[in-house]
Amino acid sequence: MPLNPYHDVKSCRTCGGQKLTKYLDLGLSPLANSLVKDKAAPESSFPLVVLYCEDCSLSQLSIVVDPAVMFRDYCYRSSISQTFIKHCDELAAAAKQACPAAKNQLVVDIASNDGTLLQAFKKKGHSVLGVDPARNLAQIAEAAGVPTVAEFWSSSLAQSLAEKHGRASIITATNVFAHVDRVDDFALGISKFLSKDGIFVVEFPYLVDFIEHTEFDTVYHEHLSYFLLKPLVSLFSRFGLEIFGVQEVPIHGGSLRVFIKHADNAAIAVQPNVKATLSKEESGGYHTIKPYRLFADRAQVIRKDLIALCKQIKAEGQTIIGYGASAKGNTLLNFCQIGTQYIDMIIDDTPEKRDHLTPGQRIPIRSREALDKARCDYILILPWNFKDEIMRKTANVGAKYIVAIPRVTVL
Ligand code: DWN
Ligand code: ZN
Repeated sequence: MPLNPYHDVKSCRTCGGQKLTKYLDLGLSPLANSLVKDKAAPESSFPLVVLYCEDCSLSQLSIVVDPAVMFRDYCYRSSISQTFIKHCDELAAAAKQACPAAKNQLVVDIASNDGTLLQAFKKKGHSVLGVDPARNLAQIAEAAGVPTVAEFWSSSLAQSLAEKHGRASIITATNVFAHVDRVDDFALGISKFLSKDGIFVVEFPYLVDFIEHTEFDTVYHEHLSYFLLKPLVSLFSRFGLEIFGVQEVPIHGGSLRVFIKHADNAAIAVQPNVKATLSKEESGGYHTIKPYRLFADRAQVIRKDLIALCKQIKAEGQTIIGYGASAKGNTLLNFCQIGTQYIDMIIDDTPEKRDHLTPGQRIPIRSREALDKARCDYILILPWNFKDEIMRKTANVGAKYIVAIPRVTVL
């Protein structure tokens, strides 16, 4: 890792404003997906602070860590969750319905990971192309029949892909836009690569859910922005693109799916839900700092309650095992300083994560078999967004469950 792999944010990423107010400070934290192989390995930590832009209401991290450090070799696999695979099938159907002109033409997925979403489009007869900076994931996707360019999305990449493959009818980007620093260049790339009658579908964790459900653990260095719809309207319009529909979807604790077209494509009408969503954000108070401050107070309550619960369980001589060595789990555990004094191990079904230690707390990550062999009174479900799926697959253990978000609860 370079000596100083980050820079401070001095102005707002979407509007350039300089009135940035801090509302959440989670202290110093290691990179959430930098799993540790060797116990003795040194580790760097970086500030984890969220700022609110007084001009456009964008929430954003106070620093930007070099993306090459985080994403060139990536341990998160989209295909591990059946819930996400189902979500991808539904997304592909919704995109096709919104863009009948696409027929079976080219679909490009930005940050295509191991190709999970593109498999859904492939099943529907489309030719597909993935773009993802993680070289290890690009190889896995290729082996599964999804051609993948192992690069970061940029306007120059878009230009060269357009020359090589022609323009895409559908471009998708799920869970990547929040990771992007140069959002203008990202949008310029879309305008260059999207066919005249094509659509761009972008999906990201929605700030309204983030605040309402106190999803503070989704703050980590990969997530640079926490979006409302509002800042996106002017961002995309600067590049001749127009938002024509939105849909709230439950994935990852509540995400916003936004449909975008070229502004001069009159064949697709703008739906009333765009205006309605913008009004809802305004009437919900999200253009003022107040809900953000209350959210930060609730995060402190969760920390206090979770520590107290873990202490009580241990005092009773009972055991806790975590499930899902997720990025959000690492934020939670590091913020609460919950480590092996409370949690014996974390189970994860991702082959890349097994037999590593979590960053910061250095809790061993083990495969599912280890859970079946161990004594386990409580399972702490770290990816609460997949609570139902994890409860289903661990029902045989007979343990009680703990989830920390939206509040500490025993199930
Ligand atoms: O944006 C991002 C989101 C979408 O994914 C990334 N920046 C990083 C990542 O965040 P995360 O790690 O918090 O995501 P998940 O999907 O909540 O993590 C789930 C974890 O749990 C994974 O490590 C896989 C694991 N898991 C499992 O082992 N068995 C999950 C399920 C559902 C299972 O059955
Ligand atoms: Zn702004």
